[in-house]
Amino acid sequence: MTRAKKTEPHIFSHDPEKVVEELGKEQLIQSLKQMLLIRNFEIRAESAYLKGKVGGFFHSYQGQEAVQTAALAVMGKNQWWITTYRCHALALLLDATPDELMAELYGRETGNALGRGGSMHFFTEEMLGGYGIVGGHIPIATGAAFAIKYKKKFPKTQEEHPKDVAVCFLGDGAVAQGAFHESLNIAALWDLPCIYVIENNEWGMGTHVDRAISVDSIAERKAPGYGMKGYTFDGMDFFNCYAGFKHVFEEVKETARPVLIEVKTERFKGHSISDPAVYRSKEELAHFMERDPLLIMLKTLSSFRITDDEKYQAIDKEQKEIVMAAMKFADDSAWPDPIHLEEGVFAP
Ligand SMILES: Cc1ncc(C[n+]2csc(CCOP(=O)(O)OP(=O)(O)O)c2C)c(N)n1
Repeated sequence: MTRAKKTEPHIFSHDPEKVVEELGKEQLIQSLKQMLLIRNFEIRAESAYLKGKVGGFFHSYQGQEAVQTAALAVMGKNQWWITTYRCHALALLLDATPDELMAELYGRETGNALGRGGSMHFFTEEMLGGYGIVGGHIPIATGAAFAIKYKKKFPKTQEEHPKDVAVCFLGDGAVAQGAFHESLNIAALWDLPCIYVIENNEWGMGTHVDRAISVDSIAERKAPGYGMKGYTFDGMDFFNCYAGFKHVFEEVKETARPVLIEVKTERFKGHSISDPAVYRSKEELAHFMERDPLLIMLKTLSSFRITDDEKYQAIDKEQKEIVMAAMKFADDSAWPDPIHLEEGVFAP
């Protein structure tokens, strides 16, 4: 096995005070609420799964909350967003209700995909998936970026708020896929406003990134091969992600060039609910959990006197109650009627 020599990534540098100035107290509390909603949703959905209320696959976003929350805080909802099967957080951030998402996990007719998609296939108006095939969604994001560019050039109607970018979240495991490289090549060739975000949580199922990807500092080293810029963010720190995404968003709006980002993060659970993650030692996990994005957020916000332990606990309780209500909603919802089974199916 050969791998290029270790290089130290250049983690994007940020000034927390500037982030506070830009975002403001209210929006920062909103972002904390969103992160706590995601955490509570994942914890309780997992417990529902273990009680047999949820079927199929289930991939938790615990540990990665800061990344997508910061991206949304910067770019707003009105972009094209797409991610992998690890899609609960993005749907929540794009205003899918906890009720409809929990009902989808429970397979009920009130679910986000009418109870037919389950955990991996959440959608919203701006979110093109929830996508189960590793790397399969990267060309879709590239196509969405093409559509943004095309519509700006040939507008059919005067859209009030045209989208600026397509944002594609993918795992480190997808970097070895051909679809990743073909997408980057064409996005660079055609100047497409696509932001590719590798959420490097170190593991592709049970395979460590060091055994799967030939170089480290993935974005910084792969992007130049396509004439693109590459950046690295600290995915456990909302403030760092916010400052980084802000920089990249402004840059892409100005240059209309694609950008590749690697976000260093860690998933706190196994790959999916059925993975006990024995390939990672307890000590290693405990070490990463010391940098829990929620703890870092609490610490930073407290240092600016935006929140304190008591307020944090109150927000946490409020978000937990929202999720508990969603579980009741799901439990009380009807099962889909088999008469509708063939609706919305494209196969003849
Ligand atoms: C084309 C394809 N190959 C294999 C799989 C099985 N598979 C599901 S998830 C996964 C690992 C992907 O890891 P990564 O891209 O790092 O994302 P993460 O799960 O860490 O978020 C694999 C190999 C798949 N779904 N699609």
